[in-house]
Amino acid sequence: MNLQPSNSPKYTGVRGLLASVLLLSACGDDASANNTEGHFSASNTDASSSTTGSTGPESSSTTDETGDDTTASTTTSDTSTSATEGMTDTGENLNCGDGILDEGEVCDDGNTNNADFCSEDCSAEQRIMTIASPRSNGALGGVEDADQMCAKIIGESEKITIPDTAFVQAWLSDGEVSPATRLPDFEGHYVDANGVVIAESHGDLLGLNLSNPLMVDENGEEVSGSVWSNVGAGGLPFSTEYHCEEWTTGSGDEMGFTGQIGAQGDQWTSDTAKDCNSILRLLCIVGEKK
Ligand SMILES: [Ca+2]
Ligand SMILES: [Ca+2]
Repeated sequence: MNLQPSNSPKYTGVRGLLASVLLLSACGDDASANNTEGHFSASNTDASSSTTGSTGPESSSTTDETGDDTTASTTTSDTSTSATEGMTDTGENLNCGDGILDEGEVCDDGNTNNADFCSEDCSAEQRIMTIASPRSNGALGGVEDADQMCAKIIGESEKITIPDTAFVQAWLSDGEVSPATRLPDFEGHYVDANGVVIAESHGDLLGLNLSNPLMVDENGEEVSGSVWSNVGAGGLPFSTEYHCEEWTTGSGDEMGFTGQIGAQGDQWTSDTAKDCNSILRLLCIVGEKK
């Protein structure tokens, strides 16, 4: 019984083993079963033993010169190839998380965590969008003071570290100023404090198309209720009227537009107007300045 005569000369050594390992890991349980019963393991084992067997005894007089040279050069080229590219056949980036920006990486923040400003596979920069857990009535002191409120709340979180180079903005509109006018354009993802992707892109966020509902606060804890917002499609003001007098009043005689935490569709940011004496949360974004 000869299972692998045609490919055995080339299918040897590091490349052969690597390919087998990748093949096995890619194929999962079924492959292991086959392996045990002989298909993969037969060719692999036979291949490696035929290498040592045939090149050893048969060419013993020339092995020291040609055999070793061949083996050495094959091994070297395989190693240098994988080190240069840093990618496995399955596309996993082996160099992600080493803190060095390698070819093919958009960013590398020295880890493979997703709850920060560089994605776990180093393929995209990110901003963190979070619900701020302390709550306030509509007297936020204006949009920019709401930014400060966001920064203070997130600054006290152990979950999110705000870099020196970061900005913090409230997802909030006073009828004139809004994310559309002041949130810088960005190529990357928006993730929550747990690293769950909330919006795949800046365009998706402004288009209010969330890939997952935003439900956690700056500590990564799930919360519910409503948030001050008045932001609508395009990141534009949802209304020119309901913003608690540019977020300066907590009076029950005024109203501000709110979003509903965890809601599907547009309601996460534009759900209903509430009295300004309501005690609600904020939505906040942390991003790195460019
Ligand atoms: Ca790297
Ligand atoms: Ca990261």
